[in-house]
Amino acid sequence: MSDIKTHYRNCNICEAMCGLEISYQDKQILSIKGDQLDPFSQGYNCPKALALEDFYTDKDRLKTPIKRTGSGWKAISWDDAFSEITDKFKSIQQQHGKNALAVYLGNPNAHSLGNALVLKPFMKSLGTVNRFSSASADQLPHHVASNFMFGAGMLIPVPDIDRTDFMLIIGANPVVSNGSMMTAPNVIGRMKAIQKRGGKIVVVDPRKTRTAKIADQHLFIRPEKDALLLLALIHCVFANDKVNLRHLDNMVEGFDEVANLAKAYSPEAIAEFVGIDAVSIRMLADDMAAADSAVCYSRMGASTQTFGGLCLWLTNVLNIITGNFDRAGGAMFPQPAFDLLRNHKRGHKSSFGQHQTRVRQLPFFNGEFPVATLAEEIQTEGEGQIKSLITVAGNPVLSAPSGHKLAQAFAGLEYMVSVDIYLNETTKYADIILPGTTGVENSHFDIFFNSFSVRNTVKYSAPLFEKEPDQRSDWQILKEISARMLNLPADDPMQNVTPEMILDMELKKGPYGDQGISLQALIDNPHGIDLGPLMPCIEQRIKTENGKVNLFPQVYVDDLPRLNAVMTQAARDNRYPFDLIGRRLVKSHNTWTQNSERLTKGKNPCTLEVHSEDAKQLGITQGQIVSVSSAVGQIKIEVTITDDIQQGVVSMPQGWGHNQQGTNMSVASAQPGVSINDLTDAARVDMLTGNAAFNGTPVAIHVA
Ligand SMILES: Nc1nc2c(c(=O)[nH]1)N[C@H]1C(S)=C(S)[C@@H](COP(=O)(O)OP(=O)(O)OC[C@H]3O[C@@H](n4cnc5c(=O)[nH]c(N)nc54)[C@H](O)[C@@H]3O)O[C@H]1N2
Ligand SMILES: Nc1nc2c(c(=O)[nH]1)N[C@H]1C(S)=C(S)[C@@H](COP(=O)(O)OP(=O)(O)OC[C@H]3O[C@@H](n4cnc5c(=O)[nH]c(N)nc54)[C@H](O)[C@@H]3O)O[C@H]1N2
Ligand code: SF4
Ligand SMILES: [Mo]
Repeated sequence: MSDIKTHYRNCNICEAMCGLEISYQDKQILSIKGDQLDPFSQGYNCPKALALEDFYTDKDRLKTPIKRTGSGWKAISWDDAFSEITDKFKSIQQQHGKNALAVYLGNPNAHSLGNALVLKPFMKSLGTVNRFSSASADQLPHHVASNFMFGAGMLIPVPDIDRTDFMLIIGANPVVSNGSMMTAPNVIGRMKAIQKRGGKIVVVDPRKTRTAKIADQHLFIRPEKDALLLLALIHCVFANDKVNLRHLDNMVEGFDEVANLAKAYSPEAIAEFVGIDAVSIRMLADDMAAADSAVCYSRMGASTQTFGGLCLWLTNVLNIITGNFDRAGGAMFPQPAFDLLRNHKRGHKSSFGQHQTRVRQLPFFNGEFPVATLAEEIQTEGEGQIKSLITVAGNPVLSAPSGHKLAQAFAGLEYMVSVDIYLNETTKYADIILPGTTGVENSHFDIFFNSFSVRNTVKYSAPLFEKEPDQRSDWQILKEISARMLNLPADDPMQNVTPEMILDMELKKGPYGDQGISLQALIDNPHGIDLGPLMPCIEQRIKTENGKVNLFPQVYVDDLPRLNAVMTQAARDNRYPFDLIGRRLVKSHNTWTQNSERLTKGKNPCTLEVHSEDAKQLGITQGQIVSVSSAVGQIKIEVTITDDIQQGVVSMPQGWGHNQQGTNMSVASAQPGVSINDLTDAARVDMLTGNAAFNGTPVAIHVA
């Protein structure tokens, strides 16, 4: 046995980028804890980090390719797998056109240096426009708002949580999720610090979440009514003459139009629909305007809904007109060391709407189509129909709206491949599964989350353990497929380019390159390097052609009639009287961490939260199994009665439903839960962006 050693790295599970200190001996992990010397996370970690050991040792995890046979699965060599896959892809594309092959990219791609860097050339080598990803079941409206207002989808304003005096949180639960589109390790500590310095936190959510419980004020809102609330807040800022653009005075266009628009949305006009009384809305607007600095932060609750696009636009407008944009304590743009916008020219033409989906005419954006359309694009015959699919680190059968219908579509594909570490609810439909290395076997650098971070920092983590001789990294797998699709010779120079080489080049060419930031500098500083708090930088970073912020993009104006219709619509369909929303759990991450025993043990977490009054009226009791149905599906689930949820709204966790035959996640299937996405409806989308509208899915509850 060799000595006990210590390894430092960033956790790759969620967006918080926590620094970890891992003690190990040979190939055994002895302990995982927060790295006190990480300048950003300063010793914080959540319970999920410990499961990095479990993913490494998991006996169910795949390490070599497997191929489906008539009677099950058999191991095959990498070479045979690559030959079969690329032969099939080529013949399907020859027969049905390039776009007959589609790609689905899941969330872990965003947490992988290698994947993030090879996916673009990978897509190019396949030559298809049909890319889908979890982004359209998540943060797409944030990118669309940045695209139209600031000229680049990746130029995301993040709340300066460490300096703000007032934080309005709409539809986010960062105490549990650890922050999203707001990389902030130890977000709970950062929130408590706001209160300690005399500031205030207000949460707007149909559920009294753990975040709402530590906030100074919680306002229950009816699902999907946030755009109306935001318009009313903007109305009050104008009506009370509280507009203050500060240094952006000459940098915005569309100001008068916004002022004019907001006139119609007084708190009194919208209160009834939103479910928050007009006095409380006025007080909220006053509090925000009165604070020395303030920020409105909207997340999943605002984005995965029918008006996600409008919500994220209006969030930015509210921050801008209250003088809380590009300023300490407001919403600010990070300046990452690896700058994704390094080559993005001002006035670069956006791809929004460059193509439309075949069946529903939903827009293409940022290289992809909405995942809510994937099933119909596979199942609807005709020119351009998808016949073949490769999924990379994604589990859309559990994660996409109407996932159970997507499963039926996958079963009908001519040929499917998955690059994934498990045989799960999605990959079981594949003909071949190619498993990459994962977690501590990989090097790590956060390309995306440094771009959404509340502080500028930079860190690289080397792999903790070398991979086994027959293992491949995801990026090597994708690169090999590309090379074979393009018939590149084995000695093609591109084949020798590693993610580390690209990273080093980007760091050196990036904004801190002249201060000595390079891969070597990061290797020499394994705890990470602090680059300081966010700085005003809009003049340098903005990417619109004229260098101005567009406060009133036409796409949003065109979408307003859809929102206004909410206020005139007839009563809801009383077959489905409840609004279903999701919830995230401290000890699970989306659909894939449930094979860790230490995260899954204990009582069933996958229950339906029902308000006590609703339970009384339905005649249901704590722990009872009920049947829940929506327009597209039905599940059976145990009830938890609570007053932490608004009456008329019910909630269940997302990411569960591991009870399906033909999967091999033995721990997860012992605590399977049911899938919320057997109820969510792929037909419900934000028509503007195409983002999935999970929130507020109409459901009925029946005593089973
Ligand atoms: N109803 C409802 N649905 C939701 C949400 C919701 O709130 N409500 N949330 C949405 C959001 S925000 C997201 S991001 C999506 C997530 O949607 P997906 O990305 O489709 O789902 P994940 O659970 O992240 O799936 C990750 C997949 O990658 C595999 N995997 C894990 N690590 C690795 C690795 O290192 N390499 C490879 N190759 N594979 C790996 C896992 O086995 C799993 O199959 O779900 C969305 N779906
Ligand atoms: N522990 C844990 N952490 C995670 C994840 C996980 O699965 N588990 N997933 C990660 C991922 S991929 C992401 S994208 C982030 C998401 O991070 P968050 O957005 O912070 O997480 P959610 O729990 O989805 O928060 C959405 C909130 O919106 C509320 N909500 C639902 N509908 C509405 C509505 O119509 N209006 C309003 N105002 N609120 C509404 C919900 O009750 C919920 O509290 O979390 C990440 N972190
Ligand atoms: S908060 Fe996220 S990044 Fe931090 S330890 Fe937990 S899972 Fe990992
Ligand atoms: Mo996500």
